[in-house]
Amino acid sequence: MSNTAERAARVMEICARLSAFTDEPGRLTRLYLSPAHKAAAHETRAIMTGAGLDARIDAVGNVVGRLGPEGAPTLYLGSHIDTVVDAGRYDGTLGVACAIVAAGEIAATGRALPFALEVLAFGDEENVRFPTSLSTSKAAAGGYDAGYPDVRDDHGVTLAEALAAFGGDAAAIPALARDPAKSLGYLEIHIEQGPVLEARGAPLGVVTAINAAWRANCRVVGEAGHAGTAPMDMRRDALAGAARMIAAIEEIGRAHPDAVATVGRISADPGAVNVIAGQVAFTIDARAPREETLAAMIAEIEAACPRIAGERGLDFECTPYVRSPATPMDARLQAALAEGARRVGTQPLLLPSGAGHDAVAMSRLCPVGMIFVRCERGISHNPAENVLPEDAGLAAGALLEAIFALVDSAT
Ligand code: HGY
Ligand code: MN
Ligand code: MN
Repeated sequence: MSNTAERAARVMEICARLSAFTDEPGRLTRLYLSPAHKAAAHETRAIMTGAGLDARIDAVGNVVGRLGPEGAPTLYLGSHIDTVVDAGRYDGTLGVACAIVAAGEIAATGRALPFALEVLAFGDEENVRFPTSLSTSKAAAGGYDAGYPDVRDDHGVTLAEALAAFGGDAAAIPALARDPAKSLGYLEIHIEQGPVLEARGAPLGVVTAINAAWRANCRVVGEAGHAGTAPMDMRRDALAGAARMIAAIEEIGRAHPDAVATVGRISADPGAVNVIAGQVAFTIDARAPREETLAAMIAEIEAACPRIAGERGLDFECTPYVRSPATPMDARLQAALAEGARRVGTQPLLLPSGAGHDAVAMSRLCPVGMIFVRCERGISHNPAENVLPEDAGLAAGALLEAIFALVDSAT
């Protein structure tokens, strides 16, 4: 058996190797089905093969590394290898690396387990390129939206076209759904992407639940005009109206305990210094630990924005495209993960997840559990994202020991 330092070296090496695959030289951007994602998927398959797993890339772009006979009851491990724009190298990739290192160690020892292991490197967790939600983990878990192949990216390319260019096959996606009767559970390692573990001096945490989330695309329509001649009380300024809406959305996020609300993207047309904006598009991302809190926030947002639009003679439309439920983590898997962490010498904290994860999609298939890894200053979705190699080694070890704890409890 390896030790923490050896596991750390292997995990960090995989993260370094995959960080080289980007669509934007000089920064890490690897969107679903992009050339960089394709190259990273092939590299991940090679890494899985080198670790002793039977690896392939499936019809939706997931990289799948299996240890054990097809058809056997299966424990899934994994995370995602797609990234946001100008990303850090650990969001998603750390979990895939830990899963490969843990499964690879079992493969190397030749220890027979009473179930198969399947490592999954998902490809569309960030949902940055297409208006989808956890599409490739939904393909594995069931619940893949039949409309997904027809959605388009900012360049008008459909997901189906991008998938064909990637080497995938939209028609074969429905057959990827795993059999719930043969699915024992899903375990995911992920950076915390928050400051709690670092503040409490804990390398690892066991996740208790994942927040409910809602995302929408909004459009505000006014009338473009001359910035120098249009009197202030005769304007239908889409950008000034959107600004009031965005301030209202922020206030709604602040008003509910443990909730968040973010407008992360905005565009104004025609976008000239001396032209009153005729059209504005912006996104909303709202989240809360409890379903009823999020439902209240959505109702408040969907009331405030049209009210502001009406006061200003603007048209407003809001098109929700993600509604992710609050997802509790399975108690038995939480206990196994906590036992795994203790077996590598750490006492894990229990904490909720404000970020979404593929575990939300996988919870439709089987029980799910997650370990969070401390990350420097809680920074994520930022190239400054960083983890301590020691913590990465502890996470891979905790995952491995959690698998053994599940074996112990099954025998
Ligand atoms: O946005 C999220 O919660 C995740 O990082 N995709
Ligand atoms: Mn992630
Ligand atoms: Mn992310």
